[in-house]
Amino acid sequence: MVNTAVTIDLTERIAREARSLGFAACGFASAAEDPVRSARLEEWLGEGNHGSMEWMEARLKHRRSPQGLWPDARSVIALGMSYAPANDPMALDEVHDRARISVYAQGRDYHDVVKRRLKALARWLVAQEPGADVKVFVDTAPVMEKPLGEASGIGWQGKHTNLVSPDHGSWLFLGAIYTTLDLTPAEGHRDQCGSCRACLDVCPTNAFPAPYRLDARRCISYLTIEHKGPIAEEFRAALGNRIYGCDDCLAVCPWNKFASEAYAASEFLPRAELTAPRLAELLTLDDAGFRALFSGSPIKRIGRDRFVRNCLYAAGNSGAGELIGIVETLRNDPDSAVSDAAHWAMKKLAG
Ligand code: B12
Ligand code: SF4
Ligand code: SF4
Repeated sequence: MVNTAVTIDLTERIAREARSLGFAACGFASAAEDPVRSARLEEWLGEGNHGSMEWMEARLKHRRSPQGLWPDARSVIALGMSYAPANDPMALDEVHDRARISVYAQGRDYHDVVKRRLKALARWLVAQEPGADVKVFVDTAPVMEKPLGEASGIGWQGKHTNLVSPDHGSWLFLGAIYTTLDLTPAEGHRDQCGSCRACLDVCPTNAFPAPYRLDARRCISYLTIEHKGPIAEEFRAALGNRIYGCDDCLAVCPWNKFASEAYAASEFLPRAELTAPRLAELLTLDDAGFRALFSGSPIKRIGRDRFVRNCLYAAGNSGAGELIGIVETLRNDPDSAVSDAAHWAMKKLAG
C-alpha cells in the first residue's frame, strides 16, 4: 500500500532536485499503458508516416508504454531542458548565401547534456530511496517522450505534435526516468491550442495531413537528417536554405511569446560559427573538416556526405552565382547523392 503523503513529499523533493540540476520542467506519470495513445502510435506507423525509420516499428511493443519496455516500471518522471533561442530562428529565411541550422543543433549535443543530468537525478533518487530501481532515457530509446510529457503535466502536444509548455514554450528537450517507485501521477495537461493553426499553415512542405499528425516523410527535419540518398525533387525548392532540421512550426507558436521563463541552459547557447554559416564555406568541407567543425554537435551523426548534399540544395535555391565554381567541382563527388544534388544545383544556378 502506497503512503500518499510520503509520495507527494517525494515528488516535490524530486522536482526541487531536478530544478537545481538545470531541468526547466519536471512531472510525474504512471508507467501503465494508455490505450488511446498506443492505438494512435500503431495507426501512425500503420500509415507508413515514419518513412525509413524502421527502428520505430521494430520496437513497437516496447514503445507502446513504459511497462512494455520494462515491466517492473511503476512511474515515469518526465523532464525538460530549455533551449529557447534569443533571436528569431526564421530571421535568415531570406538571406540566401547563408545556411539555416535548426536551433536545437547550434549548441552542444542534447543527448549528452540531458543524459548526464538525468543520470545525476537518478543517482540522487536511489540515494534517497535505496530500494528503488531506475532507468534513464533521452531520445534514442523506444520511449514516447512527448505523450509521457503531456501525461506528466509539463505541457501538451500541440497541433505540430511537439510538447508546448505554458512557461517554456516550444523549446524543450525531453527526457524520462522510469522507476519502480510509486509516485503520485499528475492529471495530464489540457490542450491549449484552441483555434490557432499557425504551425500547420507555415509548414513549407505541407507535412501535416491533419492537426496533431505529422507525415515525417514530408518533414524537412526528416528529409535533411534521417533520409539517405537524394531528396525527392518535389521538396528541394521548399528546403530553402535549411540544411539541418527545421524550426518553422515551433517558431511561429504564439505560446513562445508568453513563455516568460524560457531561457536556454548554457550548454545550448549557439556556437557563433553555426548561427549563420556561409554556404560557400560549408560546401568545401571534406570528411576531416566536417568532423572537426561538428565535434560535440548532433550534426556529426549525419556525416559529411549527407550534410554537403543538403548544402547543395540550399546552394541551388540561393541564386548566388558566386557558388557556381564550388558546386561544379562537386558534380564529380564520389558520393552519388552529392553529385546528383550538385547537378541539380548547377541547373538551378545556371537557369
Ligand atoms: C521520430 C522523431 C522525429 C521524427 C518524427 C517526428 C514526430 N512528430 O513524430 C522527425 C525526424 C520528423 C522529427 C523531427 C523533429 N523533432 Co523529433 N523525435 C522523434 C522521436 C525519436 C520519436 C517521436 C515519436 O515517437 N513519434 C511517433 C509519433 C506517432 O508520435 P507523436 O508525434 O507523439 O504522435 C502522437 C500524435 O500524433 C497524437 N495524435 C494523433 N492523432 C491525434 C488527434 C488528437 C486530437 C490528439 C490530441 C493527438 C493525436 O497521438 C500520437 C501518439 O501519442 C522523439 C524522441 C522520443 N523518443 O520520443 C524526438 C523528439 C519528438 N523530437 C524532437 C525535436 C526537437 C524535433 C524537431 C523540432 C527537430 C528540428 N528542429 O528539426 C523536429 C520537429 C518536427 C515536428 N513537427 O514534429 C523533441 C521534441 C521536444 C518537444 N518539446 O516536444 C523530441 C522529444 C526529442 C527530445 N528528446 O527532446 N523527430
Ligand atoms: S519541422 Fe518544418 S517541415 Fe517539419 S513539420 Fe515543422 S514546419 Fe513542417
Ligand atoms: S502554433 Fe498554435 S496550433 Fe500550433 S502548437 Fe502553437 S498554439 Fe498549437
